Amino acid sequence: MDQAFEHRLAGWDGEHVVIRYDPASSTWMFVCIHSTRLGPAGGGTRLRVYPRPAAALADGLLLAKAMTTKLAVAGLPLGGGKAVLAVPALPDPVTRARIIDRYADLVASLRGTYLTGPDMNTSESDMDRIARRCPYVFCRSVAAGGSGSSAPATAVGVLHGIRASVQYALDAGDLRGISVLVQGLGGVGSHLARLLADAGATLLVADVDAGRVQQAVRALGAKPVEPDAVVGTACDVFAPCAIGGVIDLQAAETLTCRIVAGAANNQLTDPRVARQLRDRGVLYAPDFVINAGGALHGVGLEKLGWDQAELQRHLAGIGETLTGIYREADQDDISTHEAAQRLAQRRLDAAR
Ligand code: NAD
Ligand code: PPY
Repeated sequence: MDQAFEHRLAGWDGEHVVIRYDPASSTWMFVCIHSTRLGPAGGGTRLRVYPRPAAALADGLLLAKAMTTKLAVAGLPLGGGKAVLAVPALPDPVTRARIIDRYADLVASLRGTYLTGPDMNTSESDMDRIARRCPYVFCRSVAAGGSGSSAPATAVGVLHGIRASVQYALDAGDLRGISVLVQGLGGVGSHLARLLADAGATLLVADVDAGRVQQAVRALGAKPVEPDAVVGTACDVFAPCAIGGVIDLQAAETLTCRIVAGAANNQLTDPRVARQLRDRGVLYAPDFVINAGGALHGVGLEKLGWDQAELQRHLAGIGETLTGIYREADQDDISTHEAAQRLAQRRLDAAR
């Protein structure tokens, strides 16, 4: 194991990491179990190309920690985990099937300590394949008896979060005439864009996939923004729905929006960025709070026996939770990230 692995693991406060290497596909698999205090660790499986295995491990460790906080704030009876499959290139279908089978055996060997679901570059069909060898999986396709894609529910939760943020920061009771820049028009972002357009928001969109941008321009009347111009574009709400790490200290100085509220995991490169956003008067909806809709969908429908109405009530609760976090942050002059962490910590401490 190289030194970078040791360095990453030594600085992590989670419970354990299971590592497997599949020589046939040159794939590193990391299952990061950050906490099982509230229940078995839950979190999706990310498949990605990384510059080196240590970068994949670092991503998994950070994402798993965020899942502990996300699931605690969402009030779900699960701890936090995440799995990363670090591939040398995005695999063809045959290689993908092999990787997924090896990975399913790894998850099965953990005997329910870790429950998985989809994340970046994995989908319902991968979950269906995992389920052939292992029962610890959420969001199989509806045809296979699962709850299907979590992306629409995540988008609904983000919409509730945007409404609550707009009410709090701009004192606006609806979204008519509010400009929202959606970065990333994938499963979540495309659905969110449609919901925003229906609510009367002025829509701006950016994606590295020009076809997706054109589709939103044609179907929703959205205004296109170049992917590298996102941070400098004036808008009321910036909704990151593509990748993590989009707001560093420099971007936080440049942003001209009033609110950051989107689905992407780990949007800030560093918790200090949250403080800087506060100091600049930008209201930040902590990502692990506003994007909990996917977890509520999978866990609520498949583990807790919720029906659609119950799920919708919990998705609306994301807006209420955010309002409480904003009030606490203002009251104690702390960042919204810190206020959300406090809420999670209170729930974790209560379960001790
Ligand atoms: P996706 O892969 O379906 O879509 C991502 C989109 O972002 C794609 O259209 C891609 O072309 C675009 N993109 C990539 N890099 C970009 C860049 N630099 N600039 C602009 N666009 C870029 O993913 P998704 O399921 O829609 O999820 C979006 C984000 O939300 C991810 O960060 C994911 O981890 C997070 N998230 C998703 C869920 C869920 O239920 N799907 C739940 C919680 C969090
Ligand atoms: C996420 O919200 O990032 C997830 O990974 C969702 C999730 C939650 C619990 C189990 C599997 C996936």
